[in-house]
Amino acid sequence: MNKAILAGVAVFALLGAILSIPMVQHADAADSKTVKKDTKKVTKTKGAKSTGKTTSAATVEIAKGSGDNESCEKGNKCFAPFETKVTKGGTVTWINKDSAKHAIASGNIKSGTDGKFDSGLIDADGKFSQKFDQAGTYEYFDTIHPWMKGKVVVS
Ligand SMILES: [Cu+2]
Repeated sequence: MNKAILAGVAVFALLGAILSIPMVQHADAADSKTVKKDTKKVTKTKGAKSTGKTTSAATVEIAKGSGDNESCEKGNKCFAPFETKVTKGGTVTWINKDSAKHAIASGNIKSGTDGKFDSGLIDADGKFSQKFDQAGTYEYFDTIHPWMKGKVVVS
C-alpha cells in the first residue's frame, strides 16, 4: 500500500516537473493562481455534499471513472455522497456521471442483493430514483462493479 502511494507520488512529481516547464514559459503567475483557486472551490463543494443534510429528495452521483478504476473504493468515493440521508417517504436519485453503465442494488457484496431495490442498468448520464417509505439504513452496491458501495439512511 505505502509503496503504491510512494510510486504514485513519484509519478505525480515527475509529471509535475515535466508539465511545469511549459507552464512557466507560457503562463504568467496570475493564471496559475486562478487555476489553483478554482480547484480549491470544487473540492470544497464536494466536501459539503458528502456531509449533506437529511432532505426529502437527495441526489447521489455515480462518480466519473468509478467503473474503470477500483481506487474509488478508497475513501468511499465511488458514490458521492457515500452516505445519503433522506426523510421517511423521501426519494433518492442516482445520476450516472460515468461513461460506463452501472447497476446498483440494495444489499452488500458479502451477502448479495436483498431485493429492497434494484436499478437495473443505468446508462451514462442516466438516472434511477427510489422512494424510501421505511426508516432504516440501506446498504447498496454495484452488481457490475462490486467495489462500489454506498448507504442510504432513512429517518
Ligand atoms: Cu458500477
